[in-house]
Amino acid sequence: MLTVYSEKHALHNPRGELCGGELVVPFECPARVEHILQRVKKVALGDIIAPGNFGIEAVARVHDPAYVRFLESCWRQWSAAGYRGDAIATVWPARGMQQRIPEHIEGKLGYYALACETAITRGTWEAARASVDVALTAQAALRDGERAAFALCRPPGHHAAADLFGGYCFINNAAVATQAFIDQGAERVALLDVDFHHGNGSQAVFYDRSDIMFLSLHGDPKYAFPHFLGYADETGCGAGEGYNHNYPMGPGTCFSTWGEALADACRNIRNYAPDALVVSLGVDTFEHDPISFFRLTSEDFRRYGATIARLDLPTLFVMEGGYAVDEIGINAVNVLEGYEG
Ligand code: Q9C
Ligand code: ZN
Repeated sequence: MLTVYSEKHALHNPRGELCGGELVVPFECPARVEHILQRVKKVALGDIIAPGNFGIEAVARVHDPAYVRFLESCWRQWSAAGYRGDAIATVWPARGMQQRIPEHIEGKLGYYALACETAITRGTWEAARASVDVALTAQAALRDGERAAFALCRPPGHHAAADLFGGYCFINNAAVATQAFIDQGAERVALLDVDFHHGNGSQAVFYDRSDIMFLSLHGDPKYAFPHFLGYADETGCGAGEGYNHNYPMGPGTCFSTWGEALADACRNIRNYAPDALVVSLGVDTFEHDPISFFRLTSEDFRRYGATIARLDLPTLFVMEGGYAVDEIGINAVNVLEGYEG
């Protein structure tokens, strides 16, 4: 299987993440993708290529133009305001307040942020641009006839909505790639999100659409981030009614339960008969993940890769989360090896 990778991911390397009232070393760190890349090489998964330079047009099909301008200019405005740390949101347009976009960068940050664990730094925009280029390059390989490809994206994307960043995400790589399939003539595309966290951004982007089915297996939002989306009764709206499937699961969920949810999701995908499948691949479902509560083993990843392969669809894997850094390479590549059979 082809892998697309850019070393520019390392340009996004925030100093800290607010967690449990402390500034800790960020869970979403550059070492994550380096471990995955090493594993891809070790098992000789296939060719590894650098991304091409895609313009902003494909990104603009999913994201709001003013949001894109904000991401692009945030660091400049933040430093111009005299701040010396990373750009972190500290105030939100909460219930009962105005939803106008403020002039001051502190207000803008809060307007566009969905959480405050995610810092914007000098190199964040360039890294996020490279990350979506990775996804679009892998998508183009499928367009040109590859059966499957692995976009080794960092930063991840599935929490980013049309005009929201957070949950370590800025540009929704998987959503942009999914939309690219449609723009190239696909009639239907399924976006299957197996990251531990609900893909709130992807769901929001496609919620009123019947040409994209979104399915997400994740920690129940009653107990897990992003806390405010991802319930089972969110089934889509308007023309999109019936094309959104959420599978929230509780603490301690093992592969027996998780695998049943995947089997049900696969039944829905089969009935939908899409032209292509995009997988938001997070391996934070791992039993030893430091911020999650599912109990999948390294072998389980191989097993479910094979389940996805049985859908027999052109498949684009887009890297999302996974924070057990020592095992992240084995777990992510196990899915791809399981898929290849
Ligand atoms: N104190 C992805 O997996 N909350 N994002 C962390 C730790 C944010 C996860 C809580 C989790 C974001 C792409
Ligand atoms: Zn996650």
